[in-house]
Amino acid sequence: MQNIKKDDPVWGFVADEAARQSGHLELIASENHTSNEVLAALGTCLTDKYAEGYPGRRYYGGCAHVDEVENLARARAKELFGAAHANVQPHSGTQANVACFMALLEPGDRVLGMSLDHGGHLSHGHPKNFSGLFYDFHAYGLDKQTERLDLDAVRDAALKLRPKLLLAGASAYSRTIDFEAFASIAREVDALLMVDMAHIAGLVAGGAHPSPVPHADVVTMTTHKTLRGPRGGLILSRGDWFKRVNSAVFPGGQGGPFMHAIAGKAIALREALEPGFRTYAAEVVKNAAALAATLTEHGLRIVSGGTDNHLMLVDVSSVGSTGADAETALGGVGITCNKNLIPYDEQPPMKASGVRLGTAAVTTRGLGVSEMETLGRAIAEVLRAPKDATVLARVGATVAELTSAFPIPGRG
Ligand code: DSN
Repeated sequence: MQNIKKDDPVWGFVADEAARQSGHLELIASENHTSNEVLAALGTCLTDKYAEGYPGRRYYGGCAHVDEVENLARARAKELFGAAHANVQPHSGTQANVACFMALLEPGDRVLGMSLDHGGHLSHGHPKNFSGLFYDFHAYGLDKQTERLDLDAVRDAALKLRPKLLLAGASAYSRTIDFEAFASIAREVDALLMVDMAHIAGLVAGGAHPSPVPHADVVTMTTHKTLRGPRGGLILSRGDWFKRVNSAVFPGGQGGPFMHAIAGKAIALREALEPGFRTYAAEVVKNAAALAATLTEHGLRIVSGGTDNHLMLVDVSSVGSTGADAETALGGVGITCNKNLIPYDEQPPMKASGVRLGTAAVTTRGLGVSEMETLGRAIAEVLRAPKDATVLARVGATVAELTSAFPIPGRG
């Protein structure tokens, strides 16, 4: 690239972040490392273009080429997920959810979704979020003993509350979600079904988690988590809902689409259609299972006893820590993760009793089951002795060995 002022501190900050990503192991369950081709798309002249509207029906001239990009992204999304309709314009997962609520509901309508405290998401009815402010949200939670979804309890709540919309999907739930069962509950109470599959979109794309697409009226996702694309959102829909969804995205909730991001989505969707992505998705799940098993062997309690997907919640109170302290201790040795409430947590969210770990990004780097065992032992050591300088130095060296043996692909 020409005419970049290398002495602008912004570039120094970017270089520092690149070094941080390369020298740390990323276990934040909602993050991943995109391909260089996706990164390149984000840095193209498509960012210059206003294209309010949709392909063939824009409010600006000069949209012929961005129309081609958006049509390609839509076609690939439909092919990848077997969906009737795709809207690739949402700027984020929350924007995608906002659009679907606007499309499916009137303000004040009743929605039944998963409790944030049990692994749901802010945009699923938090009182300070758009969703909780404008709609009548109610929550189902996890069974206290099994720490899993209890579909009989969801059905009971749906029968009692008669929501207009049943919402499935989570940001901190490690078990397979039975979307068919959710659809059957929705049918029984005459509700619409929306699934937010942000976390598991890449697993669904790669055949490592059952798809909600045959069962839900609308499906939202982010493109940057397990799907490994650029930061952004995407909506799939069936029947006639796409018309209302399209109007709710634009002009309802957004202005001009980010055409450079849509180009990045198109590339990531192509990558997810390639056979290697199925292998990747399977390895993410295998790695998560191996990490959870190793942590368990070393005395850490995993919420619900394990994982079926890319993430797990580790109850660090089982080793006398809090989520906040565990996040800090692991960060100090180059393992990045986030504190997280566990179901029925007695700690406040900024302290929490758990950390959420995910394997999407480390699997992209090529770490496998044997490295998960090494990592699991290292994490357990740090959590048991977070102030022991010898332990911290040893684990720091292990992380350095792993990051240099498994560089982020293409980032050198
Ligand atoms: N913030 C994302 C996560 O970490 O799960 C969800 O939006």
